[in-house]
Parts: sequence; structure tokens; C-alpha cells
Amino acid sequence: MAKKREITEFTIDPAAQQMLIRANELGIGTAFSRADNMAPCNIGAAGMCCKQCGMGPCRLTKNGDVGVCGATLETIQARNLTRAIAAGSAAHSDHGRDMAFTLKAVANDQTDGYRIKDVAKLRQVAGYYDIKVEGRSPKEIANELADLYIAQFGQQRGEVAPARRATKKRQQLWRDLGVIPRGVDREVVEALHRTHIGDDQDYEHILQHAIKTGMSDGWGGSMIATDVSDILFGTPAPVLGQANLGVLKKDMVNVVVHGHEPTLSEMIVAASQDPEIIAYAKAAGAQGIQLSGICCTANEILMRQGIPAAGNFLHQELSIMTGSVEAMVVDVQCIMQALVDLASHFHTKIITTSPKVKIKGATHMEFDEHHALEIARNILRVAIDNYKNRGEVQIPNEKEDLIPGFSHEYINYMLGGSYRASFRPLNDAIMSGRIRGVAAIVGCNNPRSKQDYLHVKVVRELLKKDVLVVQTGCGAIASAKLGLLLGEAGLDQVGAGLREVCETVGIPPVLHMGSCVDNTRILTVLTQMAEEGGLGDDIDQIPAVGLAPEWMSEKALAIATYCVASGAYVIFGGQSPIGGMPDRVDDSDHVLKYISEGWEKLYGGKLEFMPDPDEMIRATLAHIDKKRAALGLPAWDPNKFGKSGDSRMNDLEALPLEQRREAIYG
Ligand code: NFS
Repeated sequence: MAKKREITEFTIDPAAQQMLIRANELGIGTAFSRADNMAPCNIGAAGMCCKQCGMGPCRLTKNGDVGVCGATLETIQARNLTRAIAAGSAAHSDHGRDMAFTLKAVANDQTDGYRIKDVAKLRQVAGYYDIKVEGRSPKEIANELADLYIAQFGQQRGEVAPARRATKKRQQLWRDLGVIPRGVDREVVEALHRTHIGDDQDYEHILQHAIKTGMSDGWGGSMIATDVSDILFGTPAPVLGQANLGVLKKDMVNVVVHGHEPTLSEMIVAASQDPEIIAYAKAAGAQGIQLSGICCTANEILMRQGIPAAGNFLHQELSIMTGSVEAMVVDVQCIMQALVDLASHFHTKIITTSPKVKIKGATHMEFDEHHALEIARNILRVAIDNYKNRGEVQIPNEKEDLIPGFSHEYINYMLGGSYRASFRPLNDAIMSGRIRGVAAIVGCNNPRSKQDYLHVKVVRELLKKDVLVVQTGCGAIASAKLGLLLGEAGLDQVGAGLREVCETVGIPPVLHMGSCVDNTRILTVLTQMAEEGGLGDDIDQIPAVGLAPEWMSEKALAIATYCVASGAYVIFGGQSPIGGMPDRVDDSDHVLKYISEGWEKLYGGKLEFMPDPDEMIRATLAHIDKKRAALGLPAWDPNKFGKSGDSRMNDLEALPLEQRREAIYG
């Protein structure tokens, strides 16, 4: 029996620790304690169990074992992995589909509350697909774009349209390898078909389709989700926000929105500012309504509206544990079923809203984009009516400021201004060695590791080595909670070269780029960097690495796959879902090797699993240095770049006048 962990081993976040102490006092379980009580099946965890048909489940534990049908271990592992990638792609893509339908409804005046907020982005996206923009109204353009985007899901032949936004070289490579998705749904369906009993039984061939399926997410559904969210709700630009449980308010009605789609949460934001609703809250004895978010919904409204984030994935239960949440409003993905039972110990109402997600014991108030604002108001009224039922409240003090909102459009702008927006300064900084390389540190929390520890450790170490960090998803919230997403706060912890760049451009060393579907923004940035010149002509040549130190969801595997297909080295922390068993010597690591060395030969990108954060950091830096050398760039030198002009002026300003003169004029 595994040893039970102490609370300080569950999480590094003091706010979370405080709530876990409360959970112990009240005798309530959480994902942390359940993870300790639930020993994972080591056969399943290693990808060695096949339950695709009724002859099994077959567990292939010994050398040479095959399933009842004769399936080998490689086939079973490839099937399991591909099914997970298909599920992850389906989740992201279905989100994209709903966004496209919302765009269609807005273009045809069939909604209340929504409008096209970012016409410039609409025109830019339409331009990718040669949709005529001159002389047309935004609604006309949006109507045609919505039709095109909706068609991507059911398209049977050809290539999904967003794939044409990759570099020319990458598109050719994909065509040569036959992996450009024909349509989003088609690839997901085919992934399920091919992994059915008695179908595709060549693991390399199965995994080729895993790539194609993952691409239907990154260069399909997710990219569509991000585009449409920006068009409807505005392309993010830096705003001031806050993160952690301390954002909950003692004297206000706390409504926590949790899940992924911005369609509902944006309307709840709008409804919460309605004077009639505010008056209703005041009549109930509260000072007003405090909205906050959990998971990627938090990122969506934080990036665009500065609405605070109550926390990341593992904070969903802990926020309820404060006793201060009148309603947790959920839509899709990453919502724990445990919430309902947990909420029964407090007064919190769990409100499900998606036609796709119901939870036994929760209140269902179904969302419909055609009547969005009215539904949002009704939800808030239910929360307000619940305010009187509050019991004892314990809200941790912890909250940190942060500045999120770094869309690729904004990064482009901040580097060069609107007059000469460009990725040139970023490429130049990498070429000179001020920035050693770029790391995208993304993905979930996992209660099997110490919450936020791996994220923050990897971020901190890479910053010291002049690696610029971009983040999305729950990883971004982890850094936010620790104050790494605020310029000055983070800068004393970063290498001298990176610091110089951050001070010159005026950015934090860690850029929050949005939710998990917004990982497609990173694809766009990398593509634009390749097209800018000086760093090769494709993503696989850029000194960059993607990491998901605390991954747990199938969506994370889908993201990893499309990043590999796009040429990136991807490192996952924790357990490999296809790890094989150490005492099995007959090629139980065939698939593991293939997604690393095999995929690298084909795509220039690879996927590896490393539980040890020091190994992750070493591998990241080694890869960045290897790519620098291949480009003929100078080797990274920590001592080459000193303090920038800006910070030198600050130091000088602190001196008395005489000394300042002497320092300047000698
Ligand atoms: Ni991403 Fe967002 Fe978080 Fe993981 Fe879940 S919220 S889509 S899957 S847990 S980062």
C-alpha cells in the first residue's frame, strides 16, 4: 500500500493547503486524497491492457504475450494512444464547432447579447481563405466564414482549410506523408474505426493516423475555436487580472464559472454588469456579484475581460471548500463529478448548462446561444437567491496580480508597434543569444504530482537560462498564482539576456497566451517566426520546446500530437500512457521509441515522457542548443549580455547626483 501524502506534498499553493486542512477537519475527500486511495492499475497505466472487444480485457504482462485475437503489445499500445488522441481531438473540435455555429447565428441576427466585436480579426481570418472582404458588411463576411468553418467538420475529401496557414514547406511535407486531415469528424471517426477489433494492426500505420487525427484538432477544430472566440469576444491584449482563491469575496455573491467554452461565460460576465441584476444582489444583502473562473473558462474571460481566476483544475473542489460559492456554473470538460457530492456539504449549487453534460444531483439550466443573455440572467438569479443559505466561510488571503492577454497579434504588435508590427525583434533576440530559445509550458494539474510544483520548477529554471516562456491552460494559472506573470515580479529571476529583452519591449518573461484551445496561437507564432527569416524555414528548426509537466487529459495528448506533426519537440511529465513494464524486455518500448525517434525522422518533432523535472529541463536546454547549433547561431553565453539600458538608468537614478554624474561621465 502506497504511503499517504502530507498536505504539503499535495500542493505548493498555500491557499490550496489551507483548504485541504479544512477538508480534513470536515472529513471531506478531494481529488488529492482520492488519488492516494486509488492505486492505479500498473498494467493499464503502461498501456498493456486491451479492452476493445468482449474477448478480453487482455492483459499482456509477460514477454511474448498476445491478446486473444493475436494483437501484439505494439498494436494495443498504438490503439490505446490513438483512441485517447481521438477523444481529445473530439473534445477540442466540438468546442470549435459550437463556436462556428454561434458565429453563424450572430451573422444572421439570431442571438441576443452577442455581436462581432473584432472586425479586424474577422477580416484577417477571412483573408486566409480568400473570402471577399472589400465592400461587404461584417455580418456578410462572418456568414461566409461561418459556413466555411462549419463545413470543415463534415468535409469528406480534400484538406481542412486552416492547414494552409502552415509554412509552405510543412504543408508539402504533410502532403507527401498523407497526413493533412480531410475533415475533422472524418479523422476522428476513422481513428475509432481503425482501432476496432480486427482492423489496423501495424502500429506505425495506426500512429500515422493518430497524427492526422491530432492535426484535425490543432489545424482544425482548436484553430477554429480560437479564431471565432477572438472575432466574437475580441482578440486578447494585456489586461490586469488576479488569480487564486483570495479573489472570492466574503460580502458578495460568488459565482464561479468552470469549463471551457467562452460563449456562456462571456454572457454571464455581461449579465453580472446588468444594473437590474446588481440591484437584485443588493436586495439579497450582498454588495454585488463577484465572478471568477476555474480551468480554461477562467483563461477565456481573464484574457479578454480581466475577470479573476479562482484557480486551475485542482482548485475546482477547493473553491467550494471556502463555503463562499453560491453557484458553480459548468459547461464542458475537466469538470469533476465529485463536485456535486462535495457541494452537498455546503450551500453551493452546481449548475450544468451544456446539452452534452449533465451530472446526477446537479441543477440543469440548459444554455442556448439564441437566448444567451436571458439564460445568464436566470443563472445569476439562482445564485443570488442562494446567498442567504451560506454557512461558515473561510476564504484564503492568497491572490496574485497578473497580466495575461498575449495573443499572437499582440506579440507581433508589442515587438514592433502598430507601424512596423513584426516578429523580427524576437527572431533577432534569439539569433543574438539574448533569448536562448522558447518554451511553451502548458497543460493540466494532476493530483498524482504535487500541484503546480512541476510547472513552476520548470518555468523558473528555464527563465534563469534565458528561455522565454509562453503558457496556456492550467499551467499558466499555476505561474499566475506564484506571481510569475507580472513583469517586475518575475524579472529578478530571469537571465540577463532575457531580462534585457523584457525590459526593452516591456513584457513579462512569461507570456500568458490563453486557454488550451489557444495552443494554436503558439502554432501561429512559430509559423510566423519561421516565415520572418533567420531561424530556418520551418518550425522544426526553431530553438523551441513544448512541455506539459502535469498533464492528465486526453486533450493534452491531442495537443502533443499536433505539435509533433508541426515539428515541435514535446516533453510530458509524469506517467507515460504507453510506458511498458520495466521487467518486460521484448520490445515493450517499441511504441514509446517510435513516437520519439520514429516521428522525429518523419516530422522533425517528437514526444517523450519524463517524470523527473530536472531531466525535462536538461532535455529542453539540450534541444534548444542543438537547434541553435544547426542554424549556425552563437552558442548561448550567460555572461555575454549585461543589464539593459533601462535597468542601468534605474540603478543610476537611485544614486546621489554627484555619484550619478561620475558614473555617467567618468
Ligand atoms: Ni487543458 Fe483546460 Fe486544465 Fe488540462 Fe483541463 S482545463 S483544456 S485539459 S486540466 S489544462
